[in-house]
Amino acid sequence: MKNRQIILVTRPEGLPKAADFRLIESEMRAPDEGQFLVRTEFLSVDPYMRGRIGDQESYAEPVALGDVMVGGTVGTVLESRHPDYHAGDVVVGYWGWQEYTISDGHDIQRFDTSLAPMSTALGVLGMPGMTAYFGLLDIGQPEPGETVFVSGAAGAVGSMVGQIAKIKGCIVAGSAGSQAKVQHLLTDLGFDAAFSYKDVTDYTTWLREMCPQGIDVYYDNVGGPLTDAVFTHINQRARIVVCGQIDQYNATRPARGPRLLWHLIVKRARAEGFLVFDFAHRYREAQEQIAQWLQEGKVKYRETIVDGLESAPEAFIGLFRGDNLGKQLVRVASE
Ligand code: NAP
Ligand code: FER
Repeated sequence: MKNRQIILVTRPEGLPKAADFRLIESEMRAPDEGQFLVRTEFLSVDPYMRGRIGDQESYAEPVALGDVMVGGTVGTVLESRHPDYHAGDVVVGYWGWQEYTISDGHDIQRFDTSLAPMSTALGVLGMPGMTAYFGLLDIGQPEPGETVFVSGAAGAVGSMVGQIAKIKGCIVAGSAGSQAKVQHLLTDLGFDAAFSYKDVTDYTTWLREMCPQGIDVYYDNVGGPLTDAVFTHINQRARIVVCGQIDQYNATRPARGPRLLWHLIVKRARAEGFLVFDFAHRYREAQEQIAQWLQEGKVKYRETIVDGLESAPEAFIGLFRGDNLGKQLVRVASE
C-alpha cells in the first residue's frame, strides 16, 4: 500500500508558496501487534504553521526540511491489532499532511461522533474552539454588558469568540476582511456591529462608531495597525487578549513597536498573551460546554473545505489571503 505525504522542501521567505512543499509517495507497512492503521479524513491548516516552517525560536522544533508537514488530523481506524481500537473508530491526532498513519494509541484520542461531525474535532470542538473559550473567558474575563471587540472575527477562533461573548451577555463587535464576512457576522452569528478592515482606512473612526461605549475586552487575532487603533479606544481596566498576530507572520523584518503602551497606563489596562496548550488539562470542560451550546443551537460554525491532500499547501497559503470563512479544512479521503 502507498502513502501520499506532503513534505517541506524550503523555508519560505515572506508569504509561503506552493513550491515550498512537495507531494511524495512512500510505502505503507501493515500495523504490528499493539498498533492500528488510520486513514486521514480531514487535515487542518492553521496560522501557527507559519511559525513551524520558519527558523525563529518557538516552543517546538521547526519542521525539518524533508519531513512530513505537521498539523492536526482526524481519521478512521481501518485495521487494528490494538486491544482498545477497532476498525471504524474515529480518532483525532497530530500526524500531519499524509493519507495514513500507524499509531500505538499514545498520541491519539478517540472522537465521539455523537457530539458533532468528525470535522469539528479540528474546529469548534478542537484547538481553535479551545483557544476561543479559554482566551476569552480566562484571559479576557468579560462581564455582562461589557463591549468585546474581536479582530479576525470571521475565522475559526474569532467566530467562536464573538458567539461566546454574546452568550455571556456582552455587546460584540468585530472586524473581518470582506463585506460578505461582515454580513455573516451580523446576520448569522449575532454580532452587534462589524466592519471590513480591507474596505476602510480610518480604523479609529470605525471603532468609535462600532463601539460607542468603548472597548472593555479586545480579543486580538491580528495585530498591526488595527491593534494600534484599538489601543486608542479602550476603556478603564480593559483587557487585551493577545491570541494571534497574523498581520506579522509573513513579515520579513521585525515590526517596530508596540508603541502605544501609553494607553495601557492611562486606562490601567492589561494585555496578556497566552497559548491554548496551557489549558490542556481543562479541554474536556470546554468541549462539553461547546458541544452543549451546539446542541442547543446557541453557537454555529462554518467550515471551508477543499478536497485532496495535494490542496493542503494552497489551503494553508489561503489563510493569509482570507480565503476561508470559519475553519479551513482539507478533506483527504475521497469517499
Ligand atoms: P482563521 O481566523 O480561521 O484564519 C486566518 C484569518 O486571518 C483569515 O481568514 C483572514 O481573514 C485573516 N487574516 C489573514 N491575514 C491578515 C492580516 N494581515 N490582517 C488581518 N487579518 C488577516 O485562523 P484561526 O485558526 O482562527 O486563528 C486566528 C488567530 O488566532 C491567528 O492569529 C492564530 O495564530 C491565533 N491562534 C492562537 C492560538 C494561541 O494558542 N494563542 C491558538 C490558535 C490560533 P480576513 O478575511 O478577515 O482577513
Ligand atoms: C498560534 C500562534 C502561535 C498558535 C500557537 C503559537 C496553537 C505558538 C507559537 C510558538 O510558541 O512559537 O496560532 O496556535
